[in-house]
Amino acid sequence: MYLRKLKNDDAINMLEWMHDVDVVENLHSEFLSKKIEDCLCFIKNSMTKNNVNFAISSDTDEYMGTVSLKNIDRINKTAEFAIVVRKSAMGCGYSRFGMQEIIKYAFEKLNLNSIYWCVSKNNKRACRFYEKNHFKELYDVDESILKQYDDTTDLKWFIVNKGDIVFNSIPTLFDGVSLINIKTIGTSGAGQLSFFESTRDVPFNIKRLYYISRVPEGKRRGFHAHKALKQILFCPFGQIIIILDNGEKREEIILNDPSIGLLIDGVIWREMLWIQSDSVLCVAASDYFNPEDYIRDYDEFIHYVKNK
Ligand code: T46
Repeated sequence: MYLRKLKNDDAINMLEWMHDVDVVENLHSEFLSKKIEDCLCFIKNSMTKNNVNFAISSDTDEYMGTVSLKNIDRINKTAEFAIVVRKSAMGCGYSRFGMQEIIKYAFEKLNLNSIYWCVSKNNKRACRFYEKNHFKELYDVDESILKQYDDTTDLKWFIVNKGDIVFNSIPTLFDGVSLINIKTIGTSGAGQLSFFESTRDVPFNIKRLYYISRVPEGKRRGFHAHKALKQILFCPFGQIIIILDNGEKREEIILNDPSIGLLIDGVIWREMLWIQSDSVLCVAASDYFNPEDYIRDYDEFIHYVKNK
């Protein structure tokens, strides 16, 4: 599958979904009365300064749906996203692919910073899709955006910001280490708020919080493992590489997104490398500070994991 410019040959398949009640029932605009001329006119005007519309195409060049960026605002670096696919394309990965590609296009080609969109709360399938793929809900939507909709009461808004990890692209590292999504609520033009709750969002009772700050670029800390402590590491500001070692292999993960947490709940040697000065490393821990829980010697760590 690939994205390409819309062409006149797509009109017939475009009209197909417009007349498919199952596809359009939860869409905001009225499509059932559209004619082939409307599709041709849409295709003709599909690439303008403020709106771009691409065909999501099958490998055999068949039109499967349209993915769009509307109301492109180059000053505030935002745009509204929209997607629709034919019934035959549902559940086949076209929506996911179309979305992934247009997000890339928005951030890399158009240099935008955030993309927002809305769906009807009744569109359970779409809501599930966005939630499952870790898109953030958007509250306090700008008046200028809302006024384009006659009725906003049944709408649920979402946002994706440049740098967000979405589409479950989170790697599974190794036993005892995983990445988690920290619930994050975006506020249009006013940042975002992230939170997690003890035992509900993290698999342990949080007994201690600590944070490491004012570390110069290029400095390493850590060089130890814990015997029993479980922790969530997160970086609300800056960029820190976490080097993880389970005694057999080493992995590195960069923390640079406030909505991503690194869960370490195994006996893992860790080093933290500051690649941006003043980055802040925050840690939620399952227990009070206990120097006895640390293994600070690498050979002792290897011996410990081998004889566990
Ligand atoms: C970890 C990584 C990610 C305390 O007195 N109370 C505390 O809660 C902590 C965490 C540390 N300390 C003392 C112990 C040392 O005298 O603070 C000093 C610096 O600690 P440390 O050299 O262990 O710091 P890091 O950055 O190497 O490691 C810390 C945590 O200690 C560790 O649990 O997993 O961050």
